[in-house]
Amino acid sequence: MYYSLLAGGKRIRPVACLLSYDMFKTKQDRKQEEDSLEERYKAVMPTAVSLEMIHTMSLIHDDLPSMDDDDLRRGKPTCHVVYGEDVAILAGDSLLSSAFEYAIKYTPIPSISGENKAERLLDVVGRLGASVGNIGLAGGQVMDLECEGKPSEEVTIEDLRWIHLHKTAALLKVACASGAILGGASESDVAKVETFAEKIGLAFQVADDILDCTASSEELGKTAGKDEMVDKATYVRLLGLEGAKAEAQRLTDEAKECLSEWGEEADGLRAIADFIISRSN
Ligand code: GRG
Repeated sequence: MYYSLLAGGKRIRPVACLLSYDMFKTKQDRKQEEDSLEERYKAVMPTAVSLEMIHTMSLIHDDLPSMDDDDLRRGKPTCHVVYGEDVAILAGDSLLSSAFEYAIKYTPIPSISGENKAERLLDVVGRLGASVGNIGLAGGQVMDLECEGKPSEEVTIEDLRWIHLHKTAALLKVACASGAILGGASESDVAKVETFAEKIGLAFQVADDILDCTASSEELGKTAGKDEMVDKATYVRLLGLEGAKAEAQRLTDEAKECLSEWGEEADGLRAIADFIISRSN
């Protein structure tokens, strides 16, 4: 569990959760807590950590021989390569259950903003659960496995969007929603940050396909990318490299549009959206 959790990673989901929290926590609340980051984020940090635990679980399981069978993750040998498949499955399972324990046990309920504080935490935990199951990561993974079994020309752009809305956007969505809920946001504002997160989740995957294509070309000194050598449907295959770049930008612009009624308090989330399509890994 520690090996994979502390192997590196960009921490996008926990950071998105903290930035979403910052957007709703009132300026007055913030001033009172300016003295330490620990104090400032005490209502939300346990949830941010549990998001990274869930994400790490999904990476460990995704890399297993029965799934993607990958040997390297975050620049290091994958969990099953180091500890064996049996222990890797258990490490993932334990990260998943501990994530819920962590969020419940370490969130000081009085520090949550807004009305109905305990209900807000229960809402967050319910949403975390939903993001992992059949309408979240696991559902997206099943559809991905099904599509991998088909010739790439039979996979449509709608199939790809469905996969990535569940495999990638679901966790970003609960990250932004839970930060907002713990920061005291109204239901309608939570819905706005969720739409923002869905769009950056899709943009994330389009950017991933672009990176895969351009990195493989550079590594091989060829013009063909990895997706052209492996029969796998990707955004680059379906839209072309320029089309995929335009799609990533369109999604990012639409995501930022969802935050148009906020000022500088939403700059953190806007920066995450820009980072997602400009990152190099
Ligand atoms: C076991 C119930 C259960 C669910 C898991 C294996 C699985 C089902 C789902 C796979 C989910 C998955 C691995 C999606 C890919 C998400 C993704 C974009 C990963 C890369 O994220 P980064 O770039 O990684 O943020 P770092 O390493 O930076 O954290």
